[in-house]
Amino acid sequence: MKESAPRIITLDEFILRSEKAHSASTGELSGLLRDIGVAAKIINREVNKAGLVNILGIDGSENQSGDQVQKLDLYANDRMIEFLQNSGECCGLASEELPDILPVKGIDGKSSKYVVLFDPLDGSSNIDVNVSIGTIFSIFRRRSPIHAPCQLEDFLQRGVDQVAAGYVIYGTSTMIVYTTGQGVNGFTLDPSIGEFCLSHRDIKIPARGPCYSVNQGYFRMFDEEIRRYIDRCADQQLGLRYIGSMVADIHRTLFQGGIFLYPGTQKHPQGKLRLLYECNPMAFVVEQAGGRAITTGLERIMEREATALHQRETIVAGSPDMVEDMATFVRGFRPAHAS
Ligand code: AMP
Ligand code: P6P
Repeated sequence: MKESAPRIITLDEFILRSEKAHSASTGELSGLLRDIGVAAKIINREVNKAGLVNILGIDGSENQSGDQVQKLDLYANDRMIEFLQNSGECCGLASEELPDILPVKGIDGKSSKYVVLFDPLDGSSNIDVNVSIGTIFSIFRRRSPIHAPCQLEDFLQRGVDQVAAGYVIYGTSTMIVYTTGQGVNGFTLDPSIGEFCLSHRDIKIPARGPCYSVNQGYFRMFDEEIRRYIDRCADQQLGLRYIGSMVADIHRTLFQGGIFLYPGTQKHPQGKLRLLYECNPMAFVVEQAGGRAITTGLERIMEREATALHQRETIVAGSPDMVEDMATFVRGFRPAHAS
């Protein structure tokens, strides 16, 4: 007899089932996660037709990173703000595209206990060339007194205190991959029903992988210990895969294994990627999948103190054995007295 097809579990169903495992829950986090899922579907629709509709091209403004903002970045930013503001489930937002935090008024006087940080469209330089891009999000429980407007301190938290984090990858298929601290699950958008469906349950990163991922073009700008480590990767016949879109590079690393690095350079001594809405959420996902995420200073990303909203951080993330190898190599390379 033909085996019946596995039952479809939608993102909404999975979120609600997970909520039931927390008896004291009010449904706020579930509401946030579901709203992020809806925003992702709307952004996906525009990303997929970007080549057809004139929303490509530089609109001239610049974001906090000094990068030229493409119209699709603005569109994605507006959708994330719209859905999160209307959710009534968060008291504040922070985005790569906004200079400061954005307090969110409660609905019907209700004030939520969460703040959300996001990079609405990471990898935007790849939009025009049809390369995978993504949305990254991180959720914290507020620290400031509830019923008052959120404060910057609610956002400047260590990654270990994230309640949830994840990303959407707009690629050959569109997926949401997220964690709330109980492992990592992946949901693939089925356009025929307009639902994200559980496609990758309890994702675990391989202990090792076939490649390393770094912008080789900056080789001469890296510290010597990083240059020697990259030479060692080549000596080990590791492949080099670098898409230049963090979501895509980390997604490949999560599924195939490997190691992703964005070290400091002379241009960006602290690295280019942002701690709060790129490194921390990706580190949470990688660690929950059994991987590791450290700085090139060999500190755990999620223990780094955040002192500024758009603070940059170096990152080395991926397969546990490969990150450990890198740390051992770099430690051995540094003179004993070096910090
Ligand atoms: P809530 O009051 O609904 O925001 O839930 C309180 C806490 O329960 C959250 O901060 C999570 O730690 C956990 N929780 C609630 N809903 C979920 C969910 N859908 N998935 C995972 N954890 C959840
Ligand atoms: P580079 C994209 O602009 C981004 O913010 C990340 O998605 C990506 O990992 C990184 O920058 C690529 O930077 O300097 O290698 O082009």
